[in-house]
Amino acid sequence: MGNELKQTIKEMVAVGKGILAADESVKTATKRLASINVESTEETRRQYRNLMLTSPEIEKYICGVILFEETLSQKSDSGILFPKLLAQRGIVPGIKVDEGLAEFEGSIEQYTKGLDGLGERLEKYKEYGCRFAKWRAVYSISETTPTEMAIRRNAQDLAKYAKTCQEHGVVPIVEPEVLIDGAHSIDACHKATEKVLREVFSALKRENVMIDCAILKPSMVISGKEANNRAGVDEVAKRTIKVLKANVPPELPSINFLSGGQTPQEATAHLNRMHTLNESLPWYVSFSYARALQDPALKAWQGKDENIRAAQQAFLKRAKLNSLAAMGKYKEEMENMDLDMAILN
Ligand code: 5MM
Repeated sequence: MGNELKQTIKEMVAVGKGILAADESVKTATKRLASINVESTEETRRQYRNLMLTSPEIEKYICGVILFEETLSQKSDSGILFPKLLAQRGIVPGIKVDEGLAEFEGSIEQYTKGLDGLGERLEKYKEYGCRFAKWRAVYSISETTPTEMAIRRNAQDLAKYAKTCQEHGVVPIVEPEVLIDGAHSIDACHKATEKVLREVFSALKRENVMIDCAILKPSMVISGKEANNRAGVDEVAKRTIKVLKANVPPELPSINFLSGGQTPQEATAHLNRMHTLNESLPWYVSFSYARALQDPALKAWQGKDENIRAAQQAFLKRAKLNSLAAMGKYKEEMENMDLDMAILN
C-alpha cells in the first residue's frame, strides 16, 4: 500500500504543475452552467468536461484532476472513458468522495457527509483508475463561528476519511475550507485558519494517517469578500505562509490551494507571491483550483461548439499562468499577453 501511495505522490508533486478541481456536484455544475444560460444535463456536463480535459497539452501544467462520480463513466468525444484519457496523458485521475454538507442541529455550522460505506466506494473508484480522493470540510467566520465543536468534528471526520483512503491505497486530499463569505477582517481569517489547521493535523496524527502520503488543500488567509480595505497580495501571501509554517508538518509533500471565490487573477497573484517571499518552503506549494481555472473558459464557451477552441485557450491560459505562479515566475502583465507568447511556453 505504502509504495502505491508514494508513487501517486511522486506523480502529483511535479514542479510547475497543479491540480484541476472538476468535481462539482450536479447541483454546483447546474449553477455554473446556468451562469452561461446552458441547461444542465448529463450530456452538457459531459461536453463541458470534455472541453477542459481534452485541451491540448494540459499535461504540461496539470498533474491531477479531481472528478465527480458521474464523470467516471462518461466518455470523451473520441469515446475514451475520462479517467483513462487522463491516465493516457500522464495525469492522475482522482475523485471527490464526500457526499456534501449537512447542518449541525440548531446551528448554521456544517459537517461533511460520506463516511458510511467509504471503503467500498473507494474500491469501486479504483476500478475506474482513481488514485487519489478529496473530502471538503467548511468553516464559516462570524462573531460566534467557527466553534470548537465544529472544528473538532470536521477534523475528526477528515482524519477518518484520510485513514480509510490510505488503507485502500488512495492518496487523500484533505480540504479544510475557511469560507471567504462575509465582511470579516484578514485577522479573523488568520485566527480561524490557525485553529482549524492545528486541529486537523492533531486529528490526522491521532488517526495515524501517514502525513507523507497525503495532500493538504487549504484556503488562503484572506479578508472576507465583503470586507472594507481588503488585505493586499503581499499580506495574504505572508500570513498564509506564516499560518502554514506554524501548523503543517514539513513531511507533508504538497499543499494545493483552493481558490474559494477569489478572482482568477487574485488566486494566481497570491500563489505567485508565496513563492517570491524569499522564504524556504518545506512542502511543494501549488494550486487545486476549480473556479479560478475554469471561469474564463466557461464564459468563453457559452455552450456553443464554435467557441470550444476559444474556451480551451482561456482554460490553458489560466493553467499556464498558475503553473508559472507555482514557480514564482508569474507577472501581472502576462494577463494581457497572447497565449502563444514565448514567455508562456
Ligand atoms: C471549494 O471548492 C473546491 C475548490 O474550488 P474553488 O477553487 O472554486 O474554490 C472544489 O473542489 C469543490 O469542492 C468543488 O467545486 C465541488 O463543490 P460541491 O459543492 O459541488 O461539492
